[in-house]
Amino acid sequence: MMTTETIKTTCPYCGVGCGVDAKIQQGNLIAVSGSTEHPANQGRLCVKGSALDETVSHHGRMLSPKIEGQNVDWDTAYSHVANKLSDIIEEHGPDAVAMYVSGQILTEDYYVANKLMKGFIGTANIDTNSRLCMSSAVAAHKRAFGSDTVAGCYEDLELADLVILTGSNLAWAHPIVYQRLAKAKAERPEMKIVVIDPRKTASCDIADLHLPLKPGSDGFLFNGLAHHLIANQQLDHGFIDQHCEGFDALSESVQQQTLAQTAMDCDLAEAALNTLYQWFAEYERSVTLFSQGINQSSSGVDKGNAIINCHLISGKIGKPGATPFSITGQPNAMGGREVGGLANQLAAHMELKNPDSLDKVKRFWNAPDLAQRAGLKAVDMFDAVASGQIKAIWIIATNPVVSMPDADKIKQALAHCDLVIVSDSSDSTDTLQFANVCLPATTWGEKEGTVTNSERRISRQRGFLSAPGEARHDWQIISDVAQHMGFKDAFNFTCSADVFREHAALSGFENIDASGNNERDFDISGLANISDLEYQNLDPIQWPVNKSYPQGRKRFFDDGHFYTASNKANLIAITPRLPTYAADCDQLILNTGRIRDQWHTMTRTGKAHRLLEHIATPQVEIHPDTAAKLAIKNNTLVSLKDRGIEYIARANISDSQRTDSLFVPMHWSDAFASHARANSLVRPIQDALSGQPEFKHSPVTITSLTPHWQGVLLSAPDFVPDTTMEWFKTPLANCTLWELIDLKRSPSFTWLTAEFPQVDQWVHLADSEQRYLNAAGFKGNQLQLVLLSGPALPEYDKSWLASQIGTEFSPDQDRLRLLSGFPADPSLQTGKTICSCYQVGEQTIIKALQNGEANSVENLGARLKCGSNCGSCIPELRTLVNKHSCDDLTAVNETDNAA
Ligand SMILES: Nc1nc2c(c(=O)[nH]1)N[C@H]1C(S)=C(S)[C@@H](COP(=O)(O)OP(=O)(O)OC[C@H]3O[C@@H](n4cnc5c(=O)[nH]c(N)nc54)[C@H](O)[C@@H]3O)O[C@H]1N2
Ligand SMILES: Nc1nc2c(c(=O)[nH]1)N[C@H]1C(S)=C(S)[C@@H](COP(=O)(O)OP(=O)(O)OC[C@H]3O[C@@H](n4cnc5c(=O)[nH]c(N)nc54)[C@H](O)[C@@H]3O)O[C@H]1N2
Ligand code: SF4
Ligand SMILES: [Mo]
Repeated sequence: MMTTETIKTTCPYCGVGCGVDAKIQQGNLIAVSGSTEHPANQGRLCVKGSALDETVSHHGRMLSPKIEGQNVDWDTAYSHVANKLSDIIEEHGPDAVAMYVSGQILTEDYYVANKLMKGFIGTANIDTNSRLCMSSAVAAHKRAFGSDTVAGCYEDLELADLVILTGSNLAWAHPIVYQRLAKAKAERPEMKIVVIDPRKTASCDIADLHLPLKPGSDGFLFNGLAHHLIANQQLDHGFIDQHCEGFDALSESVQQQTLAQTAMDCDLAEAALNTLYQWFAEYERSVTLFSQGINQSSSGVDKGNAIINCHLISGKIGKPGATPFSITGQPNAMGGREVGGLANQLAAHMELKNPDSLDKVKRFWNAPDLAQRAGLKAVDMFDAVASGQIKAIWIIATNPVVSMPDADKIKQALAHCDLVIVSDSSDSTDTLQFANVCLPATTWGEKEGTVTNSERRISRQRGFLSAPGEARHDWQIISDVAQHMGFKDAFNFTCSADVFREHAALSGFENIDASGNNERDFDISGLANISDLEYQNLDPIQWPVNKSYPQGRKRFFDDGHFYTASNKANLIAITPRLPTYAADCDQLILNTGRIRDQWHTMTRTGKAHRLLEHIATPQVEIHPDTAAKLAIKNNTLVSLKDRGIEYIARANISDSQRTDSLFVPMHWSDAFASHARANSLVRPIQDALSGQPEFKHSPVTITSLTPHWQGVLLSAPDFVPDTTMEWFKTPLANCTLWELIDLKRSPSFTWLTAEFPQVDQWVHLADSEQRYLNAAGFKGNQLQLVLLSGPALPEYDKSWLASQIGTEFSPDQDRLRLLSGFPADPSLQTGKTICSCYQVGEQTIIKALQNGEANSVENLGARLKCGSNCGSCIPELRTLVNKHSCDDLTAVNETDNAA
C-alpha cells in the first residue's frame, strides 16, 4: 500500500495565512486541506487555497538559469550577475543598482535581499511590491504609534459588536477571515457590519449597512466621525489624557466636518452616515478593518490616520474586539516589513533616518558600507531605470510589467536598462520578456521558511516537493551572488533556519529603551537560538516572542504604551482631499482590484482550470444608467482609453457600481489577453508620504466597440492569434478557449485550415458573405477544435463543448451538433460555474431553485454540494436564492424529510 504523509505548511496566497495540510504520496502532492489546528483558519480553506494542488505541476516553470535567452549553469549565471553588478557599482556607485522584491518571498529570502543591498552593496535602492500594497498603512501606523504595529488580531473581528470594512472586499480578498466574521454574525445577529466601498461588493452580503461613498472621500467620512464623537462627547478622556498627544489640533481640524457637510463631501445620505456614527459611538467593541480602498490613494496615509484617530479618541484600541485593523494583502507583506524591505526602512523595524539604528545595524551586520539614507520608492525607482540613473535592476517574485501603474512605461524602462535580472518560478511572465538574466526560483511546496500573516502570526512554509530542473531557493540565489561579489562571511548561510536565527537575533539586538522597555515593537529574540529541529517544528506564533511574551502577544497597546518618544500615540490632524484626478465631462473613474478566484498576475492561479471557471475573461463593471447613456450592452466589447493607451474587455452591466465609476480586475496580463493590462491605463499618481500609487482612481473614457467578427475557439493544438485580432485566452483542462475578435474583417475558412495543418477532417458552415463561420476539426476521428463565430459573440455551452474536445466522433455521428454549441439533451446544460470547488453551474442552481428543490444556501449545499467546501461562492449563491427561489417548497421539504 502507498503511504501518505501529511506536511503542515502555510497557504502562499493572501495575508490571512491559513495553515494547509499537504498530503504527499510518492513525492507528489495529492490533496490539500485546511489545518484544523492553525489559529488563522481552523480547518477552512478558500477556493484558491483548495486548488493549490492544481498549481504545482512543473508545466510552465523556469528550469534553468538563462543569460540573454541561453541556458547556462548556475556558476556562470552567478559570476555574470556578480561581475556585472560590481562593474556598474564601481563605475557609477551603489545607487546605480536596484532590487525590486515582493511580499511573496519568505522572510528568510527577504532578510538576505535587504542585507545584501543595504548592508553590503550600500544602497537603500531596494523596494518591494508592498509599496503598492501596504506602504500607506505602514506610514499611518508610524505616524500614530511611532512604530508599524498592527494592534489587533482576527479574534477581534469575532468579538466586536461593530465591524466596519472600508476599502476592503473581504469576501473575495480575505475569504477565511470573512467566513470567520460571517459565522460570528450568524451566531450573534445583533452584531453590526458596515461596508464602506463605492461598489456594492460580495462583502455586502452580510452587511447591515453599505455606504457607497464618493470614490476617495474616506478622509472626510472619518473626520466626520471624529467630529461626531467630539461634538457628542463620546470620548475616552482618560485614554486621551494619559496616552495621546494632539487632541486639540485634531478637534480644531474636524470642527467644520459636520454630518451635513460630510454627507455632501462623501455623496451619502445623512441618515445612513449618522447610523454608522451612532453605532461607532455606542459600541465599545468596534473594529475598523481597512485595505486597498484606503491605502491605494493619493491621500492613503491621511485616510489611515483619520481612521486611527477615531479609535484612539474613543479608546477603542488594544482591547478585545476594539482595534483599527490594517489587513495585509500578500502572504508575507508583514514579514517584509519586519526585515525592512521597503526603501525607507532599515531592518527589524529600525529606521534609516535614525543614527542610533544605523549604528546598531552596522555593528550587528559588520557591514562595511551600510546605506545611510532612504532609497527610491517603486514608482520613482522605475523612473530612475527609465532615465538611466539606475543601470541594473534585480526583480524578485513580482511582475511589475503588469502590476505597476503606467505599466507600458515600465516596459520601456526595462527595455532600455543595461541589466535586468529576474528571479521567478514561472518561465513566461510579462516581466521576463525584458530580462537579460533569468534565474529559476523554487516556489510554494518546494521552499522552506516563514511568513507572517495579518495578525503578526509567524508560520512555517515547508518544502515537500523536489525543485524542478535547476531551480534554487531565493535566499540561496541571493547569498550565492553576494558571495560571488566578495561578501563571503556575511552570507555564509547553510539553510533557511540559519537566516531566521540571525533575523530573530537582530530583532532583539540592543532593543531596550531608557526605562527598560522594548525600544522597538518587533522583537522575536525568543526564537534567536532555536535549533534546526525546533525551526522545522515551529508552531504558528504571534510576535513579539521575547522574555516578556514567550508565547507571543495577541494585542498591542493594551498597556497604553506606544513607541513614540513620549510613549504616547499621536493624533494626526489631516486635511481630507479627493483623488488627484477628478474625471472631467466625458470621463469616468477607473477603479481596479481583485476578483474572487484569481491571484494577481495569474502566473499561478491561471494554471488551475477550476479557478478560471468563475470569471474567465476581463470585464469592465459599469452601472446600467451609464451603460444606457453610452449605448453599451452587457457582455459586448468596450474600449477604455487614457493618454492614447487602449484597454479592451467585455462590459459587465451591474447596479453594484456607482454611475461615476467603472471597475476592472487587476489580474490580466499580456499572457492572457491582447489589451487587458489594467495598469497600462492607471496613472502613476502616488501618495506624497508613502509613495503608494493611486490604483483606485484614474480617469478614463469608455466607448462601445463593434467588432466585424467575433468567435470562440476551443482548441487542443497550439494557436497564435493574428496580430490584427483582439483576444482573451483561458486555459481549460483539455484545451484552450480563445475568444477572438476582429474589428475590421472576417477570417475565412481557408485561414482556419492554414492555422491547423494537423487537422485532416473538417465540418463547417459559413454564409455567402463570410460573416459567420462555424467549424469543427478532426484528426482521424478525434475532435481537435471547434470554432463558432459571427458578428456577435456566439452563445454556447462552454462546459459541454469543452468536454467534447479530444473525444472520438465517427463520421456517422452527429458532428454538426458541435456547430450548434449545445448538447442535444438540454438537461446537460449547466451554465456559468458558480461553485468552483464542486463545479456547480448557474443553470443547475437556478433549476433547483425554480423547481423548489432548494430555497436557501444551506439546502442548495445539501442538494448540489455548492458552497459546502470553501464557502467562497456563498454570497453569489445567496443572490441567486433571492432572485430565483420559488414559493413552492414541497420538493425542499420532501428532501429534508428524506434526509
Ligand atoms: N482573490 C484574491 N485575493 C487576494 C488577492 C488577489 O489577487 N486575489 N491579493 C491579495 C493582496 S496582495 C491584497 S493587497 C488584498 C487586497 O484586498 P482588498 O483591498 O480587499 O481588494 P481590492 O479589490 O484591491 O480593493 C478593495 C475595495 O476597495 C474599494 N475602493 C476603491 N476605491 C475606494 C475608496 O475610495 N474608498 C473605499 N472605502 N473603498 C474603495 C474597491 O471598490 C474594492 O472593492 O487582497 C489579497 N487577497
Ligand atoms: N491596478 C492595480 N494594480 C495593482 C493592484 C491593484 O489593486 N490594482 N494591487 C497591487 C498590489 S496590492 C500588489 S501586492 C501587487 C501584486 O503584483 P505582483 O507582485 O506583480 O503579482 P504576482 O503575480 O503575485 O507576482 C509574483 C511573481 O512571483 C513569481 N513567484 C511565485 N513564487 C515565487 C518564489 O518563491 N520566488 C520567486 N522568485 N518568484 C516567485 C510568480 O510567478 C509571479 O511572477 O499588484 C499591485 N498592482
Ligand atoms: S483565505 Fe484562502 S487564499 Fe487566503 S490564506 Fe486562506 S486559503 Fe489561502
Ligand atoms: Mo497587495
